[in-house]
Amino acid sequence: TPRIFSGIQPSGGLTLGNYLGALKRFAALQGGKAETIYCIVDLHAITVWQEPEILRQRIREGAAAFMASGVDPAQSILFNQSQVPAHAELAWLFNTVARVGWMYRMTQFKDKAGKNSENASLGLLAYPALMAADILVYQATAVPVGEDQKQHLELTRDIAAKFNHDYGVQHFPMTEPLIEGAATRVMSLRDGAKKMSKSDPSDASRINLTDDADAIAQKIRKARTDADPLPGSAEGLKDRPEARNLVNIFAALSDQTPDQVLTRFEGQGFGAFKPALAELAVETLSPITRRMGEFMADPDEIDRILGQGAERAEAVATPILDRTKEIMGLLRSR
Ligand code: AQP
Repeated sequence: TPRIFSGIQPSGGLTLGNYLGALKRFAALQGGKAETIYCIVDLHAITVWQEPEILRQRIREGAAAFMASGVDPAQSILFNQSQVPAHAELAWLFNTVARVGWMYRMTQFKDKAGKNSENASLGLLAYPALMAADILVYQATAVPVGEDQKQHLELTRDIAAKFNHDYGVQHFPMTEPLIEGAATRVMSLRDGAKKMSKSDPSDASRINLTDDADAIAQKIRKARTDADPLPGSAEGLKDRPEARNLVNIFAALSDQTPDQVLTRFEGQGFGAFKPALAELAVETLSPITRRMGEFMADPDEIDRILGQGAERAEAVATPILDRTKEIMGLLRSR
């Protein structure tokens, strides 16, 4: 059966990039042919330092953001990674399949480890093996992600292929990335060459899902742009990364193509475009922010939903993990 899996790290407040590149699409994929399994990946978040009390809050906030964005825990399995031990267990098995050299080649590791990579946590290096485990412990066939996760998805396939080859089985599927829409890579509002990221030190670089209408409008007003009017088609934005980013955001928020957006704004400058974008962003995000607040008012209810999700996730994962162990010559779980 087709099965979709994806996750988000509770490593900071979620951004418009996480919403457009991930959450919005997670919700849209529900109710189709594929079963949908979504996860707050706390074990990934702790590969860099997290304050325990803040992390606990962010995990619940992550769950609230999924639900506020339209992920329905009755239609999808929604849970927290560390509450389903099969993820960590399969990750260890994959640590014996994956090669060290594969991990050193990951651009996310290079970016996050920085110059002093000897000092990075071992978990940060092994991150993609855990991600492969997240996906393959459900034998997921497709993973909706932003552009930045493409390399990790390729590594997931490499691990699956090596496992299948080494043990002479057809056990793990070749999982496909689903990278679709106008906002697969939302860029920083301050720098058109950098991804919008929850861990960017500049708050003005991103729109947070918890920002109020004034903050959203102000960040868009101050977003870096050029002085030229907008062209009639996306082709004309090739060398204008900041302008292209704002047009892509508009397109993704309004479910249009960038060309459709430009048909409306051709010849206009940012003095006209930015207020329209701000209005659209506020209109879309305000209800999400409000619903997140409502969910966050009842943390016990969030914990209950995550507990139920974990049980359902475990029921899918356990037989697949058991079969994996058997293939490798280990004894099955008791
Ligand atoms: N700027 C973005 N545009 C489109 N999609 C994005 N995603 C993240 N940033 C953008 C997608 O959101 C999902 C969850 O990402 P993550 O939480 O696993 O972490 P990340 O990709 O490392 O995102 P951040 O915001 O940049 O977090 P930090 O700063 O902690 O590293 C993924 O599907 C991702 O593609």
